[in-house]
Amino acid sequence: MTYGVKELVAGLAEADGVVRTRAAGRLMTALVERPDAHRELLEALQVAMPPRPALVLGVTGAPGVGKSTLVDALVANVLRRLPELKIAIVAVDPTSPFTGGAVLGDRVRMMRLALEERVFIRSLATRGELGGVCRAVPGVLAAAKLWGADLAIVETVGVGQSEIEIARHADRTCVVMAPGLGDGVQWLKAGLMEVADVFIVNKSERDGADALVAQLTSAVALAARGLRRRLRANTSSAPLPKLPPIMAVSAELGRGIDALAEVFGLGGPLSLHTSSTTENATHAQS
Ligand SMILES: Nc1nc2c(ncn2[C@@H]2O[C@H](COP(=O)(O)OP(=O)(O)OP(=O)(O)O)[C@@H](O)[C@H]2O)c(=O)[nH]1
Ligand SMILES: [Mg+2]
Repeated sequence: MTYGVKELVAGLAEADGVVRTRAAGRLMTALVERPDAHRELLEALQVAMPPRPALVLGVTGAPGVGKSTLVDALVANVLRRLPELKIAIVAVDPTSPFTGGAVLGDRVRMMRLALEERVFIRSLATRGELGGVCRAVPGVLAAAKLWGADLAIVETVGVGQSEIEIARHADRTCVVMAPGLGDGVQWLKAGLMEVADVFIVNKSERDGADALVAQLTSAVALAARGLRRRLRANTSSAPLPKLPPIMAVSAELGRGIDALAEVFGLGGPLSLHTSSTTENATHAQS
């Protein structure tokens, strides 16, 4: 059976539980697949209500660093602390069918969350189209909001421009890395330093994690010095940028996840949009 977008929006308002989740999934697919056809609806939503969840987290990083495992651990942690919170998790796979892409892995890693009524999970492929992540996200966030999400987490594989694209839509963007995955900090592409609000070194129980944290600390300090020089050259009164914290975690062992939740203001009773640093955060010194 096919549904018009307007019927899906109306149906969502009346439904709850699994029916509501299914309707939100269908709506998300429709909005993402044909954003231009639904521009009017998206614009109407923007007028009628805040079009997005209160907090949107972007999670990006190279394939296999453990983004989905980490999102699973973080969400399970936050659900325990904040019983009222509803969370939408959307994995947007920007890889083309020719270069790979496995959204299936994301679902497997987050299987236990699929049983949670307070969680909406969806995987979407943008098939390697240029700007595909950017075009998909407004629909993703609108459907997540209509479903009732307070927090949306958007995972994208860091290939091409996708991490820069996701940072445009997220309130906080985390770049996830892991030891033993090729060239470590070499992977830090131009511009990434400016989009990352938090660097996460996952698989921190593995050899090489401390070295990666140290490398990253110097890379952040170096980039920050360059940025400060440029800012000072323009105006001496420009506020100096805050350095992104570097969090060492192990998603698999559940280490460092409490501290990570705190960094996003999700550590205690519901207080979105508060950012705090924690003892676990390593700050690059410059
Ligand atoms: N040792 C160790 N392995 C981990 C950790 N977190 C994730 N993994 C493993 O790393 C592999 C990749 O995990 P995913 O969560 O699928 O990684 P991903 O970044 O989401 O991968 P893509 O979505 O394909 O880019 C899996 O085999 C996980 O079990 C960790 O903290 N320690
Ligand atoms: Mg994944």
